[in-house]
Amino acid sequence: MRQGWRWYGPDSGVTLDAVRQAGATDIVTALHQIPIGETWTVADVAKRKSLIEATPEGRIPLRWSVVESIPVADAIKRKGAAAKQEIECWITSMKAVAENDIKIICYNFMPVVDWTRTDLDFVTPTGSTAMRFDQDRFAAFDLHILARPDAERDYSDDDRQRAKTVFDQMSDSEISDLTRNIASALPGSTTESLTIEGFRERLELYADIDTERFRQNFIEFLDAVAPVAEELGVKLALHPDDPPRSLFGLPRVVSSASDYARLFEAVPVRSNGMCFCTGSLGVRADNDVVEIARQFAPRIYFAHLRATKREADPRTFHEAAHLEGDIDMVAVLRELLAENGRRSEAEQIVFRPDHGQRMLSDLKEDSAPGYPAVGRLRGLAELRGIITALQSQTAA
Ligand code: DNO
Repeated sequence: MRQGWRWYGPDSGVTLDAVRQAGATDIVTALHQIPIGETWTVADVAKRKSLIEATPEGRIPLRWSVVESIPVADAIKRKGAAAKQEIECWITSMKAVAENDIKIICYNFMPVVDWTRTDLDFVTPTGSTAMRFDQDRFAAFDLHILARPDAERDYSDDDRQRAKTVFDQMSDSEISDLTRNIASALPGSTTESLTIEGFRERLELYADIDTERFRQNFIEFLDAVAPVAEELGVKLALHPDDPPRSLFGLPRVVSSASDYARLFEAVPVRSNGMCFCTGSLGVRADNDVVEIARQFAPRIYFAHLRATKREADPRTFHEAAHLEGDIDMVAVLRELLAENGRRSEAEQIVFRPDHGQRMLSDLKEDSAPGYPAVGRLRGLAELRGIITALQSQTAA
């Protein structure tokens, strides 16, 4: 498998040499500077590619092999095939990527909010910090800060009481931190940063879109883009919902094995594939992550490897060290390696150590939440250790 590293560009504080030192060979990035919904040009992509691939004398070459992500405009999520112009724009961006010989594109289809956490620096027992989704803080935001109409219906009496207690104890600065974490979009997000007012307006636009309508809109998008991807030799890697359940009463349709199965059955072209994210899928106890890897193996074009740990209230979770979460990472890697062994050199699975806790020098430096250098380096080193051990067992 090819070892990837998400890179947020030259100003991100993580250098390309740091990526080399972590042992990765493949860069995962996007044109983050281009606003959502604007078309990427061949020249824009080429410029970023040459920054990554112009290898200084004596250094190991890096290759930009995965685009994560081309954002799917909100209009597509709401209107499906009727969002003609936005779909055209997405296809043009995909073509610009393919023209530059980058053949894996990761994307997601979550409405209004992309990946969501309530806390970015939750202190763990080692003194490192982790991201966390705290169900009570989330409910406090939904019920008392966003004050979403009818939100009460989504919570039990007990949930509401706990959320009220949490909210009453929050200082103004905690309220603004929580609002920023949830509404203003985490790094790499493919949804816009929203004010509370904008958030309410956006939710209003989804008032009549139920789960089946939303799934249908997604299928219409796939019907339009997947055949073009196929012609271009591009593999589409659909990232699961994070967390894999409805938030704010909104539909989410990429949360489980059966969700993926429905999308693959609806649009069976080979290019319609998966970004297998152990961290997102693993949040749900009823997602058997190892079985999902086995079931969809030939459709896995990209993998995010990280671990989450459910807490006393299993809706609350934090991002554990890569081998310390709820999933069996060794069994996951066994499945991925088996699939990888069936593929040609050109079709090897690219994975990246997803997220990392902030530790050691990370704690003194700014980095994109979830993407510190040392925490990810630890994750990649641990994953590489497992891979090496499994490979040597197979060879023996
Ligand atoms: C967070 C992520 C997301 C994810 C995109 C995929 O770290 O996993 O940014 O990459 O939602 O499109």
